[in-house]
Amino acid sequence: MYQAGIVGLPGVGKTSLFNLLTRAGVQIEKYQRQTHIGVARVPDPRLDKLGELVRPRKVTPATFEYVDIAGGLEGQMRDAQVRAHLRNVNVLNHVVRAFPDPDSPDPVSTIHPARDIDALEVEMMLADLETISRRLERLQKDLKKMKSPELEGELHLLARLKEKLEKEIPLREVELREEEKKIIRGFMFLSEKPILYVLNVDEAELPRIGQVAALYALEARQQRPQAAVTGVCARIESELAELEPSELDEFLQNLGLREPALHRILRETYRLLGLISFFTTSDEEVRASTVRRDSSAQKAAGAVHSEMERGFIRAEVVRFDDFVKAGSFAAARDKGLLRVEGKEYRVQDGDVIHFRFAV
Ligand SMILES: Nc1nc2c(ncn2[C@@H]2O[C@H](COP(=O)(O)OP(=O)(O)O)[C@@H](O)[C@H]2O)c(=O)[nH]1
Ligand SMILES: [Mg+2]
Repeated sequence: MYQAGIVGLPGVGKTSLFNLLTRAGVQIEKYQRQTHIGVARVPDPRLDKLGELVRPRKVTPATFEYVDIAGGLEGQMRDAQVRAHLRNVNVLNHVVRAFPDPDSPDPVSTIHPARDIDALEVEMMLADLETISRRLERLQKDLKKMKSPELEGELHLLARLKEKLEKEIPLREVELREEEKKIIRGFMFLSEKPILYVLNVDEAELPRIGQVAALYALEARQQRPQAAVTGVCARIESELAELEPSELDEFLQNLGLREPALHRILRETYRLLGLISFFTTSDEEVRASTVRRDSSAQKAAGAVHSEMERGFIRAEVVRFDDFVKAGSFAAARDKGLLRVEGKEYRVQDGDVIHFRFAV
């Protein structure tokens, strides 16, 4: 399962966002010092449509795990505990305060997202610099004892990354070759992770939520590699998570919203990470799964079940639109809308797939 780490300064709305995404219902209290882990169900209208057509016993959405990192440690990215929590996350959600907060040590007037973003970015880059410096020292010692082209290669790469960090360029913006990515994978650098800035705005700003980047002068940020900007009013929108579907539409309309925040945030996250969804169907279960764009059919089978990947024989594929047109897998086959693909087939967003596999 893909995982996101929710980070940001104290009191900016991290736990409120966590509640919104996972429906965990964590009590919001000031200065709460607990880390929470929960799972979001990824909304996808296509899955709902397939459920209506197939009428299986269960409909299973894709899931995305969220870690809400707390403590007196918030924002202190060099803290060992924080880093341990963030090691394996695929993406950071940096929550940035854009609502007036009378309790903030800052005067209300200074809603200043760019400054808060930079503050955390610097922390992450310092944490990475520490890691690199330690490793460089070690490498220099070892290389004095014996020659090793491999270690020399690592040394040169790390020296280059160090230079970038010293110029305040986060590692996610450094272009690396595949071999280089492999060399540094184990370090789990923080500034290398893709980042979604989530501006937590005042309720009154909700009708303009689609334009937050422009409203807070973050267009340049948004255009940087592996970064994206979105907005939320965590306090109000987490309350929506409690509503019945029948009440939801009216509530959204009153707030000037087109869709719930969960849709907005996960769509941005999928785009940022280059993720796609595909579907598997049977009488038993209709299910959405997540893979990186350009994943092979065999790899995708593994996202459903490891046995499907191991025993992969072939994939029978119907495009989502064709499936809806035909109404069922069998009808799609009869109409010639089904393709038989091998293990190297690149799965497309919205593919409906039957995997044939041997156990
Ligand atoms: N006005 C306003 N207050 C918010 C918003 N989101 C969170 N808060 C308040 O900010 C405080 C801290 O929220 P919390 O989610 O615990 O922040 P955390 O410390 O970053 O986890 C709480 O009192 C929330 O009610 C928001 O969108 N608007
Ligand atoms: Mg919190």
